[in-house]
Amino acid sequence: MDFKSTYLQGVYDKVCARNAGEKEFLQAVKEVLESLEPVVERRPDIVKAGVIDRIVEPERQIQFRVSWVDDNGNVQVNRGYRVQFNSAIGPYKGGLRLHPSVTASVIKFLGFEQIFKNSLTTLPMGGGKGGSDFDPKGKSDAEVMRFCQSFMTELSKHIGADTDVPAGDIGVGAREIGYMFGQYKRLRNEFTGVLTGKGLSYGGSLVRTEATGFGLCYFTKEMLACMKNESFKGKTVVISGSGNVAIYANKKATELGAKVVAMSDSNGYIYDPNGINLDVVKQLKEVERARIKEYVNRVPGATYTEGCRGIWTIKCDIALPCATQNELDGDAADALIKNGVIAVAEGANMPSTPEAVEKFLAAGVLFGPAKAANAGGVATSGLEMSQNSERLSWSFEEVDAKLHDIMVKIFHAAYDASKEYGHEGNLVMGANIAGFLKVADAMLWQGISY
Ligand code: NDP
Ligand code: 2IT
Repeated sequence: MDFKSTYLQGVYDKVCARNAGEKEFLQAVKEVLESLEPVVERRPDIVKAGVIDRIVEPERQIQFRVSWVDDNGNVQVNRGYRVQFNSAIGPYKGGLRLHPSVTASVIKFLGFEQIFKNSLTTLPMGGGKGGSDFDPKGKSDAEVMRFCQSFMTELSKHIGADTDVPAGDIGVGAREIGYMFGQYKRLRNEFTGVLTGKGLSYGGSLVRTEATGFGLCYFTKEMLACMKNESFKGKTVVISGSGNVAIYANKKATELGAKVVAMSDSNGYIYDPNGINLDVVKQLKEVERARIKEYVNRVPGATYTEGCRGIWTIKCDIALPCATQNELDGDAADALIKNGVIAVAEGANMPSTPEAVEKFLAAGVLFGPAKAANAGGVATSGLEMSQNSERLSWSFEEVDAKLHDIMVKIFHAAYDASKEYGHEGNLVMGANIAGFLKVADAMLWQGISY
């Protein structure tokens, strides 16, 4: 038995049988169901209405062929996905991931997490996710454009500003969103806010680029202040990844007085005892699309180590995993705890394995789970949707202030729920419960068949 409640055990067994072999999806579902044990005890109405049985099954799941022609004239075939998981509180909303590791299981885990994350933002957004096993690395701009156009040709049939609004995730940034938006507009002859993360000249929002990394630091700042009377000031920080989330987490952590000493990519990590020079990382990653190891050729005193997992052996006060799922395992957690880490907050989705999370909680390390800590990206996407609807754009300061306010509220929602349900300070449980209850309530009001 994994669960105390025989009801939850039954739900989980059914999910396992129906989604056999989908390990990332099962991992995400198990964590949420574990958090719902105290809810099941107190809320027989939710159990009776089958809300939990329904929430673990996507409302719709689309898989499609994406064929395109490479620069040598060869036909290439990829697989595209969009999982429309839950629309109880708003149109489906969530990113698109382009990475060779993408499978139905990966997209389903991300879509499932997105339901609760989006609920925590307080904005009206349901949960969805999509992507493809296309690998943008090493592809020319023209190849990326042709892939994105072909991908959108099918996806356009299933999305819309009031139906489903995709955005970026791993491998999808401003370039890819631009090509996809252009294709949607061409096909539909309508200019709508069907995607977020758009360029500023055609409906994008200020702060969306920075939002996930900034939001992660705003959340962590509040967690440190409220739970440990601490701050970023004078702290040493390690950040995995060197993409969108990692770069802007570095920027904000540094602004808040910390020193970021390490970053990584999928090949290895850099260590710079003087504090990472973010301009160099931005030039390498945002402009040249180069590997992180190139950093050591440009900054004296920095070292590069092959293999990305060793980054967690570097001594730090605060660790911000911002690369990908299951990148921080039990051994990494042991190393961080041994070196005196005081807080871990997840910029990536599900970067810590269940074993790592258990170790952090047992050791009293402050732990900010992804669906709360990295919700700033999608929250700002929600603000982009509002601006598109009113055909206005807000100033940087206005959006940043709203993002800050949302992240502070998310911390308190998670903290308060953890307390109310008898696990004070366990933000994994708190975030899952708070995110779930709003969606569950909407599902109760809307009846069983849609
Ligand atoms: P990017 O594509 O900009 O960057 C991804 C970074 O993670 C790169 O440094 C990449 O290295 C590294 N990475 C990717 N896959 C792996 C892997 N399998 N093993 C090791 N390193 C890997 O993506 P984002 O920064 O946007 O996304 C990072 C994480 O944050 C993801 O988990 C995403 O789901 C999550 N997230 C993103 C949001 C957003 O708004 N963009 C919002 C909320 C969460 P390399 O260059 O070598 O591939
Ligand atoms: O995981 C995520 O929350 C994202 N990739 C952002 C989704 C969005 O719609 O902005």
